[in-house]
Amino acid sequence: MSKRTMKVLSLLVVLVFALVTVTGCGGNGEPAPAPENGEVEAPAPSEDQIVLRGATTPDASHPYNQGLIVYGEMLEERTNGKFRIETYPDSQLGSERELIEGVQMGTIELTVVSTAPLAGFSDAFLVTDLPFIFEDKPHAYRVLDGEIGQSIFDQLEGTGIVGLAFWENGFRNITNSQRPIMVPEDMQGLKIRTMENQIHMDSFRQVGADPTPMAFGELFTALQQGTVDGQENPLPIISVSRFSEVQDHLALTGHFYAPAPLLISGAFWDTLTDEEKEIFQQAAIEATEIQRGMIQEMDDRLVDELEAEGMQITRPDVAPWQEAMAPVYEQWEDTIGADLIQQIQEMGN
Ligand code: EAX
Repeated sequence: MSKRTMKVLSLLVVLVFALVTVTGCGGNGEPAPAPENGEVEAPAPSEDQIVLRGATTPDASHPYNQGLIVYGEMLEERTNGKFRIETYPDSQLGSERELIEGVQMGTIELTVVSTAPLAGFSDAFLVTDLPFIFEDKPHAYRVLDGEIGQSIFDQLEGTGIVGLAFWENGFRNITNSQRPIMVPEDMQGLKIRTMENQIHMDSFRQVGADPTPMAFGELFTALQQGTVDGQENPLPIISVSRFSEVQDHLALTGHFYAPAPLLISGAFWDTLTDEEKEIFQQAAIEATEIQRGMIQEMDDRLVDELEAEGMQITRPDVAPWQEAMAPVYEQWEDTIGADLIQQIQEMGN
């Protein structure tokens, strides 16, 4: 089955599900009794399970989807089966931009996305998109799990999106089909797919590359057909997407750290009781540690695995990259706020 057919089929499933929910004939599979003359239909029995759609773009084996499965099990257990998550990985319900829109409109309840495409919805996440803003994972966690992370989520007020926790995509590395990359000059003229984010595109322009924004679901084919020379992503995405089949070179630059906020639809959130909100929030925080642990476990073994798959790996000294991309900070300082940037830098090691 082609990806497109799968996408269409999944959309159909969602539509049918929505219809079934609206007409009230789902659940135990029996058709709802036809309402008698003038009678209002009885509300669904309270033991009916509410199914939440949790959609993501990477392969099903990636910790975005695996994290949602763990989270779903927690919710199901803690609400005595009232809520369950049905996952839709692999861009089945659309690109990250479309998933964020779906969460906003309430056609999708949950998503996990990179912060980069959120730039089209809110300026709140922009600071996390700056190159080399986080020195390492503990630095990122101190910022995102603390007051700054909370204030980022607070700024979503009124957008129809609620942020529950910062899960993780990870430190991004560059792959390409043309040549080994060590210094920024090696990027000259390379056509690199980036996410739809101006800071990311500006950063790649600074090293002389030609950034080409594209939805993740189109990336494998674009790499295969040579529409772009390369792309950048954390090791777990590179691995589960089988990019080693179409990319010979991997440079461990770690130029951006991509947090992956777990987002829930505001329209759905408003239907929850205070007690349920507490359960959803607490479970999201507990699942964060598990989800980040999955990424770490993959990061620890994937350099060797990708090398065994035939990728040629380089380990660039990051100092010249930091220097080359530094002008992006001045470009974006007014939009993001110099104080916030400084505050985050001071929380480094
Ligand atoms: O958020 O689009 C991307 O490259 C992202 O890293 C990926 O879809 C997961």
